[in-house]
Amino acid sequence: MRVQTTGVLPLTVTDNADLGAQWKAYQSAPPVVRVIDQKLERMLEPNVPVRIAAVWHGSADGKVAEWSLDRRPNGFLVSTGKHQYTIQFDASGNAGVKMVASRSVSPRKTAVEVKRTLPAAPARVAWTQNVKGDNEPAHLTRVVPLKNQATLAVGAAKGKAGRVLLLDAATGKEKAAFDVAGPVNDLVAVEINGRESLVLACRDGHVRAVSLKGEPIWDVKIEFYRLFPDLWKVRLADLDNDGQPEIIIGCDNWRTYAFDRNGKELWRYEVIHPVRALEIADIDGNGKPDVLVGTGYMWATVLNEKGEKSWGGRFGFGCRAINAVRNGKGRTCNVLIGIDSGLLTFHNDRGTELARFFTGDEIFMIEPAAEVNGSQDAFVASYNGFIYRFSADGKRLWSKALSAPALVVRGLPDGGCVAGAEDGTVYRFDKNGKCLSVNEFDGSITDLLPQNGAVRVVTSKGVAAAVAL
Ligand SMILES: [Ca+2]
Ligand SMILES: [Ca+2]
Repeated sequence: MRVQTTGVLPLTVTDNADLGAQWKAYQSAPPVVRVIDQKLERMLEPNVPVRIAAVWHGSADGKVAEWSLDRRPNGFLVSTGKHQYTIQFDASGNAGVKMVASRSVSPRKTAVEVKRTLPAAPARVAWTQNVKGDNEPAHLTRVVPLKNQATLAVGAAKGKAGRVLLLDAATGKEKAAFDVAGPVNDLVAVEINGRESLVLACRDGHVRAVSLKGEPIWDVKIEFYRLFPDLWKVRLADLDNDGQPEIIIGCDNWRTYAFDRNGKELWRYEVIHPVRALEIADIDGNGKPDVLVGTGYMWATVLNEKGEKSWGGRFGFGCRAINAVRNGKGRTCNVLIGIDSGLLTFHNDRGTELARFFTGDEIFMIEPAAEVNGSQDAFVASYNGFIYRFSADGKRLWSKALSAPALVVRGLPDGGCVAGAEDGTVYRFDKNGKCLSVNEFDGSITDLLPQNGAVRVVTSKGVAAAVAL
């Protein structure tokens, strides 16, 4: 049950008996709340009364379930005839839904057969693979290409251990697979000692460099500091401009680290709170990479290539998404910061806020669109179930509803994007937001990799697949 709101304003819900009296019986409908009128996607001034419009699951002619709403402190009680739910709004205006009572009622035949209608036909699936864990499917976390692009490296968690698979990009056939001691949250492919290798960020506090056969090259145990040092993100950046990448790691212990390719620490910076987002971009256009970091609690920080803070601050609770897009002004970028409340802020390269937008629920991913005339739009995935396209300076160009919370979005060379939802659905949109294809997979979508005419899909239930573009 999800409610999209405009941001962090506390909500006041008032009953309206006249509205309720219009509702007709439709008792067997599943309890679904889907608000939402696009007109709500704008900022509201405090203390201005707002009418919340809710569309209850019903038939095409507007008949809706015989539900009642009763006012409760900070929320309301929904009675569906079969179940009762409380909807509680916290101080930030986020809705929490809990079932509080259930009556044993045999389900009636639904008055209207409700079929899920998808906005487009599925695209051709080139291959699928099911990756097993010990007792259940492995939780696949990340898919990256190797240098020759003919092979994909997939990171996985299976219980308390991790697994890495190398798959043939064209057929999905397994070329190699090996286990590592900790669940693999993220990985990058990088040349070490003249040979292509993998660096793994693992949930047991270890950074592991391994050969493509799984042979250990080096292993750094990150120290305990503030919190257990689970590692969530790894990225590459050529910090010293010698043509070879260095390794940037984001850790639960509040620190972001840079290592050289031999595992030697170059710098560390305390970004405050566990790292949840890590991206690399030269935002000031000086030819040196900058490191963008978001944390699970309060902070977003921009570091220069030496690990020194350029700017940052507290933007709200939880930053799972941060990224940069070219803004058409020389080589500089704007920085987008997404917060768990649904607040999305747009900044210039020095951190000045240019615009803000509320989606009402967690921002999960921000990705640049293909560059046009030195400028990039941004795609944004929100837990409210929408994919958005914004200009670099914060103008909403379009938004599209998915069938479930949007977790992953990736830009395509044609200017469109692919998006993955929590219910395992993968959507392709063109640059104007027209839906071109929809494919369904088992598990929630954890990563998408568009490459060479196909998008590679990995899910939380061990499915790896390729969908033709
Ligand atoms: Ca370098
Ligand atoms: Ca720079």
